[in-house]
Amino acid sequence: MKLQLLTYPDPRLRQVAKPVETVTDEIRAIGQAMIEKMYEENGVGLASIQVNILHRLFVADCSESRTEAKIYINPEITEALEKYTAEEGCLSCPGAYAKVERAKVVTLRYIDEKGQPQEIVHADGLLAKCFQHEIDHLNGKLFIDRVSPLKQGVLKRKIEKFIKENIRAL
Ligand code: K1U
Ligand code: ZN
Repeated sequence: MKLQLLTYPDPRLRQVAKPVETVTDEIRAIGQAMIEKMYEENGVGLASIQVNILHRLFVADCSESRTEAKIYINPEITEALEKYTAEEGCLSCPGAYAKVERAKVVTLRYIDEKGQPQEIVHADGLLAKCFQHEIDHLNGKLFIDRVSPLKQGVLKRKIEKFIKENIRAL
């Protein structure tokens, strides 16, 4: 399955993903293809909306070994504790980085690739940031929406410049 990474300002990044009713072989194949795409793009996460798939799932691997990728289906944050601000980037917004306020610790409920309900209690650090970032994508939201309008303007110009320069370089 060949997946294409959508980049800002593609309006398809604003779509809202629809809950998965049954975990089928097709959903598992989509998850596997997304894991391959995430590694190819050097990301720690990737949401379905970023590759124009409307099923509600994301993949993530925040391990140092890069061998612990998982598929998170119908993910939901059920608890969010403390706020903090840390730098973020996004595969769909290349060349742009900004400090974003997020919860420091989150609990995530999701369905795994076998169709079993799972819970990760009190995730923190990169994993917590990643979960919140990917769920935003599933709701059509980008990290640049979470900064001031002034900073947003700067980031949008940086993304457009980065894309223009990288297309020219090909
Ligand atoms: O969804 C995406 O665009 C992928 C994005 C997810 C993300 C996770 C955590 C914070 C912000 C964004 C990325 O993978 S960006 C790459 C990245 O943040 C990273 C890569 C290697 C080590 C640490 C972070
Ligand atoms: Zn992103």
